[in-house]
Amino acid sequence: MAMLKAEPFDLAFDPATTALVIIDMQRDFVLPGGFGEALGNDTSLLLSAVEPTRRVLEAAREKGIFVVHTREGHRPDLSDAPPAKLHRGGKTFIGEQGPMGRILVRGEQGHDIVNQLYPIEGEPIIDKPGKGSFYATDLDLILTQRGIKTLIVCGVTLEVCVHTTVREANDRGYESAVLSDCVASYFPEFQRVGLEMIKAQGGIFGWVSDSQSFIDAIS
Ligand code: TIU
Repeated sequence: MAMLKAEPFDLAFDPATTALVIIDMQRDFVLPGGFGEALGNDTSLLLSAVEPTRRVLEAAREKGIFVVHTREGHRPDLSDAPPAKLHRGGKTFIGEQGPMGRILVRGEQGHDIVNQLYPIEGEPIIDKPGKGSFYATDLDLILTQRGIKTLIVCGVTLEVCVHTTVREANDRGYESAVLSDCVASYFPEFQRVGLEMIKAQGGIFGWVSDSQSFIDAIS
C-alpha cells in the first residue's frame, strides 16, 4: 500500500487498484476559440493545470498505473445532445463552426485532447455526452474489470465535469483524490470553494491532494 498526503486525512491506496483519470483536457476548454471561450470564459485560467498534470501522467506511466482519459462531446449529428444542453438564452454553441472545428463535436480538432497530455496505447479514452464521466459511458465497466478502487483525478473544469465525476464515483463506491494543482476553473473563487466542498465534512465525497504528493507517494 502507498500513502497519499491528502486532506481531510491521508489516503492509503494500492497503485495496482488505482486509476489516474484525466478529465476533458480538450482544446475546446483550455484554448481560445472553443467551447469555453464561446461561453464567455477566459481560457488562459485553465492552462495552469496542464503542466502539473503532465508530470503526474509521466510518473503514473513510469509506475504502470492505469490511466483513463475522458472527452466531453457529441456525435456530428448531435443526436446525443439534449435540447436543454444545446440552447442557452437563445444561443447555440455546441455544433457551431469555430476556428478549431465544430464546437464539442467528436472528430474535430477542438474536441481532442491537448498535445501535452495526449493518450498513448493502453490508455482508454471515454467519450461522454454529459458532464459526469459515468453517465452513458462504459467507464464503470472498464474500472470494475481492472479491479480499480481508487481514482486520482485531474482535469477541467473543477466545478463542472470534475465535480460531477467525483460525485458519481463516490456514489459508486470509489475513493477519489482530486489533485488541486491539476484541476482548474474559469472562476478563481470556484477553484478554492470547489476544493473545499470535496474535503469538507470529513471528506464528504473525496479527498484533496496535489501533484507532488501523488508523485512522492508512488516513487
Ligand atoms: N463550462 C464548464 O465549466 N465546463 C464544461 O462545460 N465541461 C467540463 O467541465 N468539462
